[in-house]
This record gives sequence, structure tokens and C-alpha cells, in this order.
Amino acid sequence: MPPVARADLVAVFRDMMTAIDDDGDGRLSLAEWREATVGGGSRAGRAIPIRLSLRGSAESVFRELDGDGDQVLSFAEFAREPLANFDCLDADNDGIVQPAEGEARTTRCASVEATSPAR
Ligand SMILES: [Ca+2]
Ligand SMILES: [Ca+2]
Repeated sequence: MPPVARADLVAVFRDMMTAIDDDGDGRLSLAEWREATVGGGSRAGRAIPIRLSLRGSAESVFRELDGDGDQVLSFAEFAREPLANFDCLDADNDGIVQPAEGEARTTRCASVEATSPAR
């Protein structure tokens, strides 16, 4: 595993969000989210992280991610979990996760992520 920069991770999620955001308003509505995560829509199979779609229905995951409950996902909400996980892995907070950091802390961070309440 090569070093991963936080900026690169942000860019990946921005691209992903742009691909899903049909009306281009910079937020994801439940309809846009469903089309991206549920089979059958024109966006089926798009770049939604697989683990999200495995965690429950598209709708329950959407609600979980929608921290402020306004029925749309901002970029911060959309990318909160992967970025939080990155920050957990980034032991020295330099914005880059080195292979050693990732390997040493994957287990710890996975459990942190699983038990931390949605904010
Ligand atoms: Ca939108
Ligand atoms: Ca929201």
C-alpha cells in the first residue's frame, strides 16, 4: 500500500459525489442517493463505496450519514466517515497515511469507526 494523502482522498470523494449529483447543486438528495446505490437506476453500480451499500438499505445509510437531518447530504456528511477513518489512521497528523501507520492502526480505527455514534 502506497502512502495516501488526505487531499487525494478528498478529491476521490468529490469526484464520486459529482458523479452522483444529478442536478449539480452540490448536495445529494435521497433520490440521487438511491439511484446511485440501489440496483436498477441509470446510476446503478456507480462509485459508491461497497461497504456503504452493504450496511443496510440505501435509505437507512442515507439517514445515518445525514448528520443534521436536513434530508440532503453535504460533501462533509458524504465524506465524513472515510475522512474520520483517515484521520484516525494518520497517527502524526501530517495529512498523509504511511503504509506503516495504516497497518499498525487499521484494527483500532475499524473498531473506533464501528462504535462511534453518528454525529
Ligand atoms: Ca443534488
Ligand atoms: Ca444533511
